[in-house]
Amino acid sequence: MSRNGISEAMFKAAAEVMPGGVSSPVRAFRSVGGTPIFFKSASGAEVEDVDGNRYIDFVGSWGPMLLGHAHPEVVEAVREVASRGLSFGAPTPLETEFCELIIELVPSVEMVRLVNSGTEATMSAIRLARGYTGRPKIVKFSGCYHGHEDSLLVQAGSGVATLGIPGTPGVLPALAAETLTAPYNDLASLEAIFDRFGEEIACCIVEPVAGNMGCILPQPGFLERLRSLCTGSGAVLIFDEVMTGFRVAAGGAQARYGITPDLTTLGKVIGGGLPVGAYGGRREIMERVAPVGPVYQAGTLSGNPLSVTAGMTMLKLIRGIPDLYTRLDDLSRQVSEGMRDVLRGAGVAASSAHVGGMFGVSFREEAPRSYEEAKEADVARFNRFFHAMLRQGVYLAPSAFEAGFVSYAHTDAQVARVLEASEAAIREVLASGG
Ligand code: KE4
Repeated sequence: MSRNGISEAMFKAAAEVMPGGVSSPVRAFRSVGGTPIFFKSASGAEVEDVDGNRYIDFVGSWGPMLLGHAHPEVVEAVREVASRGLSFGAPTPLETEFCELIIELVPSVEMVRLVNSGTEATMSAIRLARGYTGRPKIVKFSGCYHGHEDSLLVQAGSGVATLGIPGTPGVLPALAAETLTAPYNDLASLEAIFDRFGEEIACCIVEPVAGNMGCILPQPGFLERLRSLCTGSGAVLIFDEVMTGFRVAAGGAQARYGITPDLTTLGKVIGGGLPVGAYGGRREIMERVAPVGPVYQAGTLSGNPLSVTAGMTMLKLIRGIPDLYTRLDDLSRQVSEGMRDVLRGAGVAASSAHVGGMFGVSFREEAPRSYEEAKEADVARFNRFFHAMLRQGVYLAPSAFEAGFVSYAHTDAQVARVLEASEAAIREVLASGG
């Protein structure tokens, strides 16, 4: 049987009962081809699949595993709180303590609402911005992903400063038309949008470091100008820190880059692997949220004791590790620049980007600054490299348009192993004509 025989059999069964055999599209390997790997267990920086193969993991459940899989203190805290009841649908002191901790760590956040996913967080933040300003339009950036909320599943119109069009069937053209899209890092396009629609813009939502088109850093001045344009037009600036929150700095990208948004969305790390999201920001805006304000938003399992306990344990651990972000910065630099240098050494066009615990390697000579540039990369070669790395025991994100994630559990020995694997993998790819 092949090294993934059991995964292959399980995928066939899964595809009978779930669309694409998965609970979320990117897991289906449609971007990289082949059969997705079914996981059996994980610990620290490693995962094991159902065929018994082990991998050094750079996905970490798409971001939550900042301290490594199955962190013993997180697992024990969840086990203990679960024994006292799984959910009450009523206030608990845990939520208050958790929100106080988020407010302590993210200074721009004065008040928080807990939800159950990053999508719920961004969906709610946009509704709140529209309710607070009374304005219809939102601004986003091509290649940035903020969850599957209708207003955000929108493609750019025919040109910049034109009305959006649905990015997927099911999104109403009339709603899509209220979303304006600019290329990431493109200040001229942004200025054109604000010049034309300024007074109609409720909010601008941005990934302060883009992690859904590879890893793309904000160019100097980009976030600063975004802040000043929103301030000048009365639009709400939303930093979507679902991925960057607690990953690039304890206070998120906003702390790292010194920009104060009006609202922040969070997820992933703050749940430690359990379902959670949050949105928060200026008290004046947050007090428009029901039941104290008129903007409705609700959730049966919001503030769930298990998710909150996992998240609170994560944040307390993060707060207690003085070298966490220097270590994460060093790991992501070693992995991304090491992999880039291996590829370049083999004569392959490659570039890299990293910040905090996230990184990207692009099969493109220059590091992309936008989605339009990211799409110029040699994706077919990345896909062959991805599978060659799997055979070497390294699990990269199964798409050229995702970021990679390191954890405090990754070791220097594992990094050295990954760079050896990269050498072998790119040799295999080139030897087979790719
Ligand atoms: P969720 O609804 O998946 O919890 O969060 C949506 C979301 C919001 N904002 C940002 C910046 C995000 O990256 C995400 C979700 N990220 C993807 C990975 N690129 C989740 C993986 C998936 O869709 O399965």
